[in-house]
Amino acid sequence: MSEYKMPRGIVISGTGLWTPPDAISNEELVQALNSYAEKYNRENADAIESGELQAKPFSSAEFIEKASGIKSRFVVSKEGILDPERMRPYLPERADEELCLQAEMGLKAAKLALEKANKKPEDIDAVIVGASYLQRSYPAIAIEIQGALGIDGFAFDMEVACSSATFSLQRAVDAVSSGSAKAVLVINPELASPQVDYTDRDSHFIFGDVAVASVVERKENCNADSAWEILGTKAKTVFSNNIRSNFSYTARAADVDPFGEGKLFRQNGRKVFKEVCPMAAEHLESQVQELGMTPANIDRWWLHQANINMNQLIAKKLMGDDASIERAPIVLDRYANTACAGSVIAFNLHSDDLPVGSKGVICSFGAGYSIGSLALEKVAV
Ligand code: CO8
Repeated sequence: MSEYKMPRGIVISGTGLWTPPDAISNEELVQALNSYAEKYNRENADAIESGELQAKPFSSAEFIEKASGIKSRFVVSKEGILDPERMRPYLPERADEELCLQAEMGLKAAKLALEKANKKPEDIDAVIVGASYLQRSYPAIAIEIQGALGIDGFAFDMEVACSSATFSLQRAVDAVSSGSAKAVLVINPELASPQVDYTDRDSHFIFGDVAVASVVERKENCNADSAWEILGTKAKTVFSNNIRSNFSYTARAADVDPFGEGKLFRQNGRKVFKEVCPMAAEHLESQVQELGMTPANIDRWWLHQANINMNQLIAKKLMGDDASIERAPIVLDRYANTACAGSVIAFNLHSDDLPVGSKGVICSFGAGYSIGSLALEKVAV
């Protein structure tokens, strides 16, 4: 466990949220999977009958909403996902001279964050991109966005699955507190849809695409009307195989299909639920205690957005009967699980209403396992 006590005076001065234009309801998604399954079962009737193949089970919109709280999700392109002949998005390859899709998404969120923080690219000297998947290994997506914005400084990518946003915010805090950067643009473009197996009823509904971004800087340089001062950060990882993707560039050398069985996102959802909820609640409780507070002092919890039942359980463990949707807002009903971006979306959409002096915690939990959190206080600037 690493607990980092940074000097005070570092703030998140603005965040940006870019939402893709296409939305897919549970009903649309289920219709596509069920048409696919019906055709698969019809075409393979003999093999299914002889036990050589298993029939594809049907999905249900009621199950999805009850089991997860998800009603809809945004994706960069819905067309191919809903085509039973395709069952994956269609995202045409771009020329090297064009911005790649993930950089384009990140750039849109970054511009919104800069505007909110009242900052220009010349005020920034470091860019960190954190995401569950990166569209390519190099050159870094962060350097591509740095170039597009004309930022002078350094940039790098990092991946810690669902905790990529909180961990990248923590790296920004480290950089500003050590003086290696004066203002850091943290960008989390989650392009999840290409890694979803839309033919698998257990996981076809879970993810959505989105991009968020944040500006981290010293309070004395902040030009926004108000900001959120970082009171403390906390990170923890424990190895687990319960959420895994084996998609790898080594598939070619291993003579295996890079998109074969188990190569896309897969999880043991029940186990994740059971193991991660108590870990996250203990992590958060101990963090606020280390900062001389109790959960009752926290006005808002911007929790990771994977499953509504998970969030309600954690909120109940932290706040008891005082747990409410107002204090632990939900965005996964509209956005689904956006991997690392969920808690930052919740922060972006549900923090402006709080007065100066309010306290809140951004927290992610997921694959790794990984848990990352930042305790914040709203300050006048
Ligand atoms: N329609 C109808 N029935 C279904 C469906 C469906 N779509 N899906 C499953 N069922 C069936 C199952 O087959 C099962 O049937 P049976 O009992 O006959 O075997 C029954 O319903 C119950 O299934 P589950 O036990 O799986 O259902 P749960 O109640 O556990 O709900 C959830 C499943 C929603 C997945 C739940 O377990 C959950 O949300 N767990 C938490 C998971 C979580 O938080 N994971 C974090 C992952 S995200 C992350 O870390 C980032 C990874 C990187 C990002 C990747 C981007 C692509």
